[in-house]
Amino acid sequence: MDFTRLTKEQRKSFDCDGFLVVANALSRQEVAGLTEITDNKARAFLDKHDVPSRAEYNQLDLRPGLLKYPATIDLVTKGTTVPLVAQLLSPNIHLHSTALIYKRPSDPDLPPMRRGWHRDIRIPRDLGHKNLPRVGIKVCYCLTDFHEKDSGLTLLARGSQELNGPLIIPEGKVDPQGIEICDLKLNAGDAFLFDNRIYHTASPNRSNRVSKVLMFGYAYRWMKQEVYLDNPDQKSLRRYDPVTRQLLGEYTDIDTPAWALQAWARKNKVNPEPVPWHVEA
Ligand SMILES: O=C(O)CCC(=O)C(=O)O
Repeated sequence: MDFTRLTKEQRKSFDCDGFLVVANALSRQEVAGLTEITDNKARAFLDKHDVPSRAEYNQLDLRPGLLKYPATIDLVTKGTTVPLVAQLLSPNIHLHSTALIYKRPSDPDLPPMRRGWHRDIRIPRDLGHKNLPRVGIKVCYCLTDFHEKDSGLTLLARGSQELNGPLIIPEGKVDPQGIEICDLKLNAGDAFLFDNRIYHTASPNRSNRVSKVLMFGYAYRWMKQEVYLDNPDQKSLRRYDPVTRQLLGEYTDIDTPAWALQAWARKNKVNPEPVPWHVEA
């Protein structure tokens, strides 16, 4: 995997905001190639008859079947983004989820739709909201421009990864108050990364074009991969390089060290300090 160093400013901004934009993560050719694949996967959705008055009918969140193509396998180790994830989490990660998010245009005059503000991976259901750890990062690749507000990009509540409780949404409203809601303005080919703890939600696409985003989520290897993630079987994995194999779940035993990404991190001098079990005092 090609190396990109996470700068101090990027780390600080990810720690503060809970998300980070990577401009030009994909080339135009990569966007075109991926869009051809994802349009095919979304064909039935794209061909449905228009229901602009029902924003919820216009959203596709398709998860399985996204790792069947050389271009999406290349994305698993994308050098502009995944090295940042490995430095923000650690080398001990794997691919945790994939999702294709398409939103067809909805009537721009519709009243605001009820949102689905949430934190990822459902950890608060077991641990509550207090002092949650960062255990996963989603990388979201824009396949269309997002130049106007309300054009279908995931909304992010800036800094909410640090919140020690649920979001407070005033009665009759759809968004929380007292916290900045970010509707990022991005180009096709840009990516944004977000922390599993940040509150985020889908929102309607009030533009006149379909919005398209491909999301690849990474998490520590002790987190079970999503069941629909169609990793290649062990035999098919052999054709890939060691880092791709690790990220696609080659080491099934969590006690096996993350050999491939640890070697990559050592080579690029970003291996984290070992954490001892005990020290002499
Ligand atoms: O559809 C969207 O924009 C939001 C996706 C989302 O909430 C998620 O991936 O957890």
